[in-house]
Amino acid sequence: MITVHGITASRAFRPLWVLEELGLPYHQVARDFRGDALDEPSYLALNPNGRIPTLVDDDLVLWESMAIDLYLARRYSPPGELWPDSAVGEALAWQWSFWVMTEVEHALLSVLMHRRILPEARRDADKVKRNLGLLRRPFGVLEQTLAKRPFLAEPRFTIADLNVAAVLSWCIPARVSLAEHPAMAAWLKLCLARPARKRAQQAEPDLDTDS
Ligand SMILES: N[C@@H](CCC(=O)N[C@@H](CS)C(=O)NCC(=O)O)C(=O)O
Repeated sequence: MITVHGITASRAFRPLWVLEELGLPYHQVARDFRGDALDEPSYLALNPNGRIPTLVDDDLVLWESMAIDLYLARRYSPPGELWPDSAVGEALAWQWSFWVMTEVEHALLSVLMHRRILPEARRDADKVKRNLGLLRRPFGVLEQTLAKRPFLAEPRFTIADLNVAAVLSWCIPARVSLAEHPAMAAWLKLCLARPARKRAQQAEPDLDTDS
């Protein structure tokens, strides 16, 4: 049985979405990043970083959301679905997955934190402005790419699209306008409308963090 540690409203959402796309049975342990659940010795034995998500698949214990997603798709996707068809498609999936983590995630999370998540007194409008500025170039890169092709790695939705869209989904709560990026906005809407993504969001977690 595959187990995912992490509440749905966290980066654990990424592997939950992949598992729903794949239609695999899995068990979710709704471990929250607020509180002590990530400091429990039994959890630190799985993920010494003290972060979520962590995947357990038989003898394999894996952390880092993008690595988990790529592993699940590589191992379990039927041909012609979530995993790309060729070495070139795989290379593009790695490229876009690394790209979204290094070029987008940090800046977008900062906008989200300082616009919506932090208590009002701790929000910093300068950080929002600076990080929106930092996002301009990578958003332009994605816009140019998606103006020329429908999806990132193959002519269909693959793990490359899922990984990038899962991070960019923060644009919605962060109220980041994509009006200047119409191809990216249309692609993101299509990705986020997938039934598997909606099922993942409604996943009924197991609240027992000791399991
Ligand atoms: N690069 C990691 C980041 C994991 C991460 O930071 N997760 C957050 C929750 S979304 C967390 O566990 N935070 C706990 C903490 O910072 O103490 C990944 O993508 O899996």
